[in-house]
Amino acid sequence: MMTEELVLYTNPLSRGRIARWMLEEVGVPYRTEILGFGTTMKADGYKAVNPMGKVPTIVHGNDVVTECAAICAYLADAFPEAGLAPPPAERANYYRWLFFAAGPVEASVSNRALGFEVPKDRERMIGYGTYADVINTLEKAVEANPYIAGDRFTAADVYVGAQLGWGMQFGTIEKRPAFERYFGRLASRAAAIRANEKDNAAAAELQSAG
Ligand SMILES: N[C@@H](CCC(=O)N[C@@H](CS)C(=O)NCC(=O)O)C(=O)O
Repeated sequence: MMTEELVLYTNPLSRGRIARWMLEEVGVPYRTEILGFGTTMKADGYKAVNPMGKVPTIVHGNDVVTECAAICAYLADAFPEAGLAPPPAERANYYRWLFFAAGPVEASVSNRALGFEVPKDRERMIGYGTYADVINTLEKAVEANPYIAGDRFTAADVYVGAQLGWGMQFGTIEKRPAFERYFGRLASRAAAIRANEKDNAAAAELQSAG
């Protein structure tokens, strides 16, 4: 069987770390292309792949996937032998929390980090409502089961976990015991550790290159 090439376009100091972690969970070979902020990331060649000029992007054969949450879901489906997506009939929590993290969590945490507050009389028209409601809802979700979609680790944990891990590390999401317990289960995974080591090495290389 011919194997299609799998390429990760990333920068080690970016959300690309999420895609790397997912690739390490899948455990298939892939090539890494490191792009520079404001330089190769905005060059015509890369913008032909991702017009946003942002990372990460994965290219799998002829398929291009951007958006970390989509990359996690795509890879779980493209490599079913890794067992990272629940069976289709059992995907309620999987879809629900994957999309909740990519939409309401991402938007509310980013806006709050920038000091933007939704005016009280506009909360109804904003998809996330309030940061407080989003974070309280997320807390209930991670407390309900060992993993976000149920008893087993899935691609949704990579994305939800990465949002929580980064958020707590950079202080944009408060450290609640339930978040720390959940993220602790994920951070100790061999693939997560391997992904971090690879990106830390790539970051050190960028730094020494000036
Ligand atoms: N919605 C995208 C966000 C990607 C994104 O914003 N990446 C940032 C790095 S964390 C980036 O590439 N910034 C460079 C730029 O905008 O020039 C995703 O979820 O993957």
